[in-house]
Amino acid sequence: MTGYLKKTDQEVARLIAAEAKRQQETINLIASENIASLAVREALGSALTNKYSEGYAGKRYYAGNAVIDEIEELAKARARKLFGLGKNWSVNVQPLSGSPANMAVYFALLKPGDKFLAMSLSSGGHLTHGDPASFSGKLFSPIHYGVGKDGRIDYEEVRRLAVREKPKLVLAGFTAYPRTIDFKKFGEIAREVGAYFMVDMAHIAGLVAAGVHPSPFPYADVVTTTTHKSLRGPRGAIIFSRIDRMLKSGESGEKEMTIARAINRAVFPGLQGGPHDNQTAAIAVCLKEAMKPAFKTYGKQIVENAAALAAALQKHGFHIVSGGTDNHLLLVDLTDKNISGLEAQTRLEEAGIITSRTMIPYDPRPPFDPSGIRLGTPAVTTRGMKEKEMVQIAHLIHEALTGKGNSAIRKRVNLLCSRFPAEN
Ligand code: DSN
Repeated sequence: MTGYLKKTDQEVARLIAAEAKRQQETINLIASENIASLAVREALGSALTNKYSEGYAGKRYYAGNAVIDEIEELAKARARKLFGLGKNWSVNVQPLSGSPANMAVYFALLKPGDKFLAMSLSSGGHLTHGDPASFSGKLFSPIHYGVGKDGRIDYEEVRRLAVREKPKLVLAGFTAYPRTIDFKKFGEIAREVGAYFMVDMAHIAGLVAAGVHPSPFPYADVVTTTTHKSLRGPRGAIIFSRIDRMLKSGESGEKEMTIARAINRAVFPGLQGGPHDNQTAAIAVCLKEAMKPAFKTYGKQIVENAAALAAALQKHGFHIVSGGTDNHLLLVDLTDKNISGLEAQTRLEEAGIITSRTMIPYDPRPPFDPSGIRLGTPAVTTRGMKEKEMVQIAHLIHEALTGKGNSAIRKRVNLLCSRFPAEN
């Protein structure tokens, strides 16, 4: 089912082809992006996009949903299997993306004004972790922990804040934190203060699936994830919640309700109408892919590539926040390089290396033009690049940032990219 667009809408066909070419010819180091398989993309473009299916399997509001029910149940069963979960976990595959998934959890478990404890944006948290610019910072009362001067979470500080502030929910899981997260410690802190423990594992879901990052499931009450980052699926999200954890009494207006039920209600009808069934099918496809032994090798290689990239950049004199990485991403501190994060991002893009600027801990510069760049290896690893290519990429980054004629570097980037197809 290809070739139709070229006949009916040349403008859009041309733009899509241009974007595919850009992806093929550049090195993508954006830590939150990846390259979904052609099978995932086929599911996204399927007849399922035509259906409306408000409700949940067996309880839909429109007719004609027997197949959709099967697809949604299949996606849920695969999600459970991939992360080794029993029947005590409820799975919701309907959230349209990560921010709405987090929103649904807050709406289910918190009341406006309630306190929750999360990482600040400037230390590596996400906008929806209570940033003042996001609904999560406007509607609720976030208390923020950060990282120490060493770039690592100080768990004693998290505990101290939790004990002092008594948040209703403790959140772990970050968008720019390069180190292993101690979910056990976070869980203990949450229990100590009687808070729900939520994990947003969007960035590391693929690493958890591959067994190269500890799983949050033994400790968390709720886990949210997107499906398009290290998990390598379509854009989308999943919420996992424990069915044996009850909503704090009196919160639901009913006698007893599990948090799972409250979250399902918050997703639909609370926040969304019909789920995107084509997306649900594509999530099911990616979850099957992630169960293959090759995905374990892939996850391991992502981490090895990030470590190799960090080490090679250090050899070129770059300061890496926290001294390295345990996961798929690293933060390069440019404060001693006489270049801002935005300038570095722009210069690297001219050279064909796609990155995102980032705040570094205790950043003296503003968020729009901070002092660092964030680099991640999921997409380049999907293309088959390994440690050897990471060393080359570090060299190219060094040259691009030290001003050695970016068009010459671009040619070398193109050459490297030509050996690693961006479609699989
Ligand atoms: N935009 C994603 C990231 O880059 O981390 C988070 O939503």
